[in-house]
Amino acid sequence: MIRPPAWLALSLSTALAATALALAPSPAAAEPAEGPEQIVNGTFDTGTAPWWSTANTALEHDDGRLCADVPGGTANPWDVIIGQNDIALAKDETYAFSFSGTASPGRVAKALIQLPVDPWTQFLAVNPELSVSGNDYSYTFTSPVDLPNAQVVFQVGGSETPWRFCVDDVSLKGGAEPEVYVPDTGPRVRVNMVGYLPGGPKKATLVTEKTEPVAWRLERDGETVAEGETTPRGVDASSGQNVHSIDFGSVEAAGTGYTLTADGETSRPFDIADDLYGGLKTDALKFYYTQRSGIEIRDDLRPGYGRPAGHLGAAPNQGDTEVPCQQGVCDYTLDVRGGWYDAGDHGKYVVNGGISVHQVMSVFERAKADGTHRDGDLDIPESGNGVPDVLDEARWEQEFLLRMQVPEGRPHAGMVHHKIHDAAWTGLPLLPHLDPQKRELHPVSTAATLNLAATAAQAARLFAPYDAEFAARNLQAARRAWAAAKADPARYADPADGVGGGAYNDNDVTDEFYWAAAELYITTGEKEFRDFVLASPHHTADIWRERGFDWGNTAQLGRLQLAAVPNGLPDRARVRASVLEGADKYLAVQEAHPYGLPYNPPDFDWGSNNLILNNMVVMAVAHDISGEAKYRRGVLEGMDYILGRNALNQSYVTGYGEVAAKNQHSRWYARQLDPSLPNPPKGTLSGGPNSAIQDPVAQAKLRGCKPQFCYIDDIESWSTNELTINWNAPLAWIASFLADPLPAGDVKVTYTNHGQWPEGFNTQVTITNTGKKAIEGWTLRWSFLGGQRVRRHWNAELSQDGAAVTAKNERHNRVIKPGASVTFGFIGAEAPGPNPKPERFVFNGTLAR
Ligand code: 9MR
Repeated sequence: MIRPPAWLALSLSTALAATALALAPSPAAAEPAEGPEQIVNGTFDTGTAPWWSTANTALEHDDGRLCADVPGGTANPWDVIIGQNDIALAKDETYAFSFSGTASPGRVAKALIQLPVDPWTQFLAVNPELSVSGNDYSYTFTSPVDLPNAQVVFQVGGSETPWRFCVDDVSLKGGAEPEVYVPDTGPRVRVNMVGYLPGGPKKATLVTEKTEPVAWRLERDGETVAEGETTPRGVDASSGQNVHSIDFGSVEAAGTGYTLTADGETSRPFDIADDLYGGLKTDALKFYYTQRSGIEIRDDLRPGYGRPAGHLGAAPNQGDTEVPCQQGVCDYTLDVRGGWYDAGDHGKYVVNGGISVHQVMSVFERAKADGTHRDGDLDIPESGNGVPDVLDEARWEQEFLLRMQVPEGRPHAGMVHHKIHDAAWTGLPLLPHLDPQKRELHPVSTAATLNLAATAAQAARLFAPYDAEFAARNLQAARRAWAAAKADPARYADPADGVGGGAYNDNDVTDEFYWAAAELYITTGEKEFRDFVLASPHHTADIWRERGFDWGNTAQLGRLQLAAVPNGLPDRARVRASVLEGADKYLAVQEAHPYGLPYNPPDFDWGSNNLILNNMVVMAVAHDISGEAKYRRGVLEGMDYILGRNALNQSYVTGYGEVAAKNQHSRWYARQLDPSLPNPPKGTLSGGPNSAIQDPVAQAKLRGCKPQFCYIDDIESWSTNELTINWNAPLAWIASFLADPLPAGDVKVTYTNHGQWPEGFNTQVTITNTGKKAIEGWTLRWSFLGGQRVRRHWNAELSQDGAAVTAKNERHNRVIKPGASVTFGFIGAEAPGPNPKPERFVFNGTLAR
């Protein structure tokens, strides 16, 4: 801001002397302040965090200042507060406190430095007279106490009429240097502590002051297996470290207990092994059962994690079987039981539930032909019901999303409530069934409505072979949601509606429209949705932002689905090519990054690990489309970062890697606070480094952190170390991708739909041996889009499981000589929706010796 001339500052300080409270030490004229700065982000250069406010106002970041519209009609100054917590004060130290502020119209406010709890003892209390044009204010005081967590607050309540308050350059100088927290980062050689695949890339990072190449050595059982020289990479902006990279990709021998030594430091041990991701695939998906609301978690299925059902209408719970709206929002109640708790809180949010259940369903959808997700593989209550467990798990959430839709005959019928959660934030620890807070439905939003449209359209085709009634119910809900969103396309969630639960606000839902239209088009093939997709700006724009996609950026979901799931879009080839372009972009970022990160913004976002994994999803889809090895290698290298090749030298997944996150923010896996409770289950991803460090623990320990260091494995660090349903989803997606066998090469498959009539279709499949050896016995697997069934078949044994079909040779066509082909065929029964040619074929052949 522009500073007023010196004479003004002087007369101002005289005026202020009169208004300062008697107990406050005397204000001083602007004098050079000494000592370290105790306020975090008092200049509001990039935002308002970690400042907070009472619920009746919202913090705005306005022209590099913090501003707030103060409501009228409050009685006391403390009825409206803006403040910052966890300011350390040292006894007998003298501090300089200063800020600049405006009020329009002019008002007298209160600025306090005080105890953060009853009796709110004030160490400094002043009454600045704020004007429209604005002034600078400065004071000094001597702290009478040692206190690690004093508060700086502006009390701006007590006005009959509303006004606007703005503040800038808040500074408290003096006292001790803020505590410097130094994380234990172990050896300076950073590796994927879980391991490397024999045929995959193998890279490591060395932290060193050296600028010339140094020697490295790969060892196992005391023997040197490989040697080489590091590549100096200079100072890495994401960590502030001078680093070298190490490439030992030439080593392919499987084994345990490898170590890498360079510059006198030896890495933590790791494996080179084939099946590194099978366990993670299962654990990352098992995570969802223990996040379930509205059902008892069985201890026999999750030893150590059993707990009573949460929010099923039993006291002290006040939900979720008959939930009213927030005051004035609606006059009905809804039964919105079930679903997954969003994260470490007990809230259930449709926008975030939407991307989560979509990605969990996509784990299944991408590998439908592979048969790698089965009934019984996740140990859930539904195991054994004939439906793959991953779909049963997804259904638990999808049923909840359906319940959030406004019933016919009510205002906004067809729209979907944005969220349901506690009326006020609860503390930690608190098991779900012990939550006594009132639960409330929040207003409907277009974003939530489109999340339901998208996921219900996807569920309609995935559940068709298992439960036609559920599939039809989803399709109908998706159509209703789509129509309602079209009719009310800009009903946004209120950014200030963040008490007791997250706001999940988003003022641009054109991307949600695109994603929903894409899912509806894939499922129905209908012109309305095709035309919408083709006309959407998101269909052709470069949507591959470096910061990745998430619940608020969903155009990428639409594009990936249109590329990966068979459909009849006229520009499908371009859509598929665009995914490769996106993946190439992430590969380039990764290559330039000495820690192999496909994400390198100057500041890391909330949930950065999720964004990194989603960039890897783009690479993985590119691999599925093109078969090009570079994309799969990029995904593997990205996992290295998640599992230990990072500045903190730790894995971000519970139970994976020698040093791994384990205290993720959660109200019920709160072992750090109550030893009788468990840590989060194995396979739980932590949100990871977040430059904005919004929570008090991170602020106390990490201020000034370089991006990769903006993380702490503390349960109270909700802005860097939470667990969420949307973050575990890409982890499960990527782990499944890496665990699945690669579709076999050396054959060409031609799949032709020869005839299609109202009830059926006629298909012929030809397998050509493009390899050099004879095939002696084979199976070929593919899957239908929806509920299609094989009826009669010839020249191969055909069996069907859900949408997946397996063709097995007959005796007479067991052998396929090099260059030769076999052809078989079948008559299928039609199902609602399109019947596109499958694109993923899994061939298994026995090769002649
Ligand atoms: O993941 C969300 C992040 O993108 C937002 O910036 C942040 C603030 O609105 O909220 C995060 O989501 C939290 C949600 O609001 C409440 N449940 C826990 C979520 C993860 O921290």
